Amino acid sequence: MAFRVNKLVTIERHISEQQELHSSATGSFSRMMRDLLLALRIISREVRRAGFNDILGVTESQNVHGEQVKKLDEFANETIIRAMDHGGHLCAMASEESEGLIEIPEEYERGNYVLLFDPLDGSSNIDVNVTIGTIFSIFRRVTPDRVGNGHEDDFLQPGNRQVAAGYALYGSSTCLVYTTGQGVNMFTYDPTVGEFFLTQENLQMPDRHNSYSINEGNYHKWNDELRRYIDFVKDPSYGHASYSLRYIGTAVADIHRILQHGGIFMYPGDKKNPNGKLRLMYEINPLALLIEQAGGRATDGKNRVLDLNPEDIHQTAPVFMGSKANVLEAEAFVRGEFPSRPDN
Ligand code: AHM
Ligand code: MG
Repeated sequence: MAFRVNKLVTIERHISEQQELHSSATGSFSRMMRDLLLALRIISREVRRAGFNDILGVTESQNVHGEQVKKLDEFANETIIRAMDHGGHLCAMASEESEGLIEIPEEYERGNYVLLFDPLDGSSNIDVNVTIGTIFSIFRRVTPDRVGNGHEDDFLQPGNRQVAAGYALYGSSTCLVYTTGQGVNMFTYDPTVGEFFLTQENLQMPDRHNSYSINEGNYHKWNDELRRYIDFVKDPSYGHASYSLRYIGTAVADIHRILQHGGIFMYPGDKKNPNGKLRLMYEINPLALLIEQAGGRATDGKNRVLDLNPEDIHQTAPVFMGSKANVLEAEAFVRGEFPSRPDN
């Protein structure tokens, strides 16, 4: 459920109106968002032209114009860095695609924020023309020196300290969903005027929906508790209709659907990878903040993910997130609490 808007409001106007609500705001956050939006517009354009440019899955080759082209995820990574490194708002960045911290070049000012991003989530879908997205997460630095480089401590903060998080989704249209901790707003990109327009204000997700999203090919690697949950959602003899399975293989696209229709997304740990596959800092934290802000729930099966204390910027964590009632139901199974069938 969301309030659909009729008025024409661009994202930049929306951000500056939000800024005016905070008397202490300096405008740095708004200007940083403006830089990020530029990068997202450029990535969106490149995703749309990927087939023409023949850059799907190709590195170090030339396009039809004889230009050097890069794989789309490398392009997205570099575009965000190039848009964000000189604005004076960040003291460092971290990307799923880059090993260490990304420093701000010597010649530019350092600011009070750090940015973490997954430049193109859903990498296995890039080559097959299926929805992909860019996820971002912003923290205020904890190290005090405003002129110095950001340090690992500035990044290793629990997700509940994010000052903003969101994603751009390159689907049938490009849209941007973001939160600053005061609700979730959605914007849709109109490429003909180059603007993101507000399309859903204060989005609230349904409390329950009978759909689940998980890579069920991993079934035999899971523990018995999780297998019993997946058996349960498919089994109408428990007195509910079988849940629908929806799995795109792009976490941000699955979450985008769930934010609007409800349901549960899971990437659990298994015998091979007890901490699952998804990255806490680049994927789980920002998506969890959006889910919570939209009235949903996000845990690792037991604990709220936004309260997890990260130890490594690239660490992974198991995740269960979506509609509150669905996630609570899955957690009960994970604890070993199984319902009995009505006919037993
Ligand atoms: P990526 O960041 O390299 O794209 O990997 C993360 C993606 C998620 O978007 C998606 O939910 C998951 O990997 C799919 O993994 P799997 O193929 O194991 O189901
Ligand atoms: Mg990813």
